[in-house]
Amino acid sequence: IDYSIKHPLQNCCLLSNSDRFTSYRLEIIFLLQAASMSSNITEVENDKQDKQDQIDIPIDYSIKHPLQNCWTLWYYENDRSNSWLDNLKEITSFQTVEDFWSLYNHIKLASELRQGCDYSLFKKGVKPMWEDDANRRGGRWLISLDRKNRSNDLDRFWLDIILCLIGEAFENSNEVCGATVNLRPKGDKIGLWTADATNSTALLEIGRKLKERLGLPPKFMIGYQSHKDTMAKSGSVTQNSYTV
Ligand code: MGP
Repeated sequence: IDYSIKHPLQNCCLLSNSDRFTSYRLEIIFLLQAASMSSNITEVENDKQDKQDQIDIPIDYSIKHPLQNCWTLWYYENDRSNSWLDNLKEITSFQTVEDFWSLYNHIKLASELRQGCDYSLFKKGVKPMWEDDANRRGGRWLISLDRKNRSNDLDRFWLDIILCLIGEAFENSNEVCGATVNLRPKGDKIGLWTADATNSTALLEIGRKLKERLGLPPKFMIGYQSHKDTMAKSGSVTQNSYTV
């Protein structure tokens, strides 16, 4: 496959977002389409008579490209008259690249949410809460952002993290439970949740890859905190178990 050739996508929004495809597995999903185009072109060169026919073969855009996992989007509404749990709403689940973009392009950007609200994206069946069986022994890589970076970095980081999740960008993707973005007056936060706070090999690989994928400079340190510590220290600063 000649990867130097650019292959058109059906939607302009996908094209304009293509620079952000940090997850190579997602790129490969799109290149599947390209692969069929390229093989057509090779055959064309062998038989010029068929050239027109080959190029005219329509690409079947109705085929959706499956993701490795099914993912669920959650929204946390900041309503002080309700309990934390009652404020947590399951929005929808998706399992294909196309269904992800349909959803992403029709919801508010993270930066447009009201203060105190959250988005969470978790593997289907895992609730975005410490108490869920998949999370309770785990923790999160935490990226804390200055409020003044909300308009610059927040949406880019959140999209890049989503693409890392659904594109299974980590060697230890099986350890990944999901991610959350918190809009807070004191400073926004993005957390990538993993299943086992004692699996240092896996979580360090994930933390390092995360920094690389977000393009964070080496001096920008991110910390890993176990949910057990976060629960105990709710409201105050939680100690980092690891930093990268
Ligand atoms: P938060 O929304 O994670 O961060 O937790 P925030 O608002 O920046 O507050 P801080 O404590 O980190 O400074 C806010 C509060 O929501 C927590 O203190 C809990 O009361 C509640 N909460 C948050 N989470 C993620 C959970 C959870 O998973 N389970 C339960 N039961 N409560 C949670």
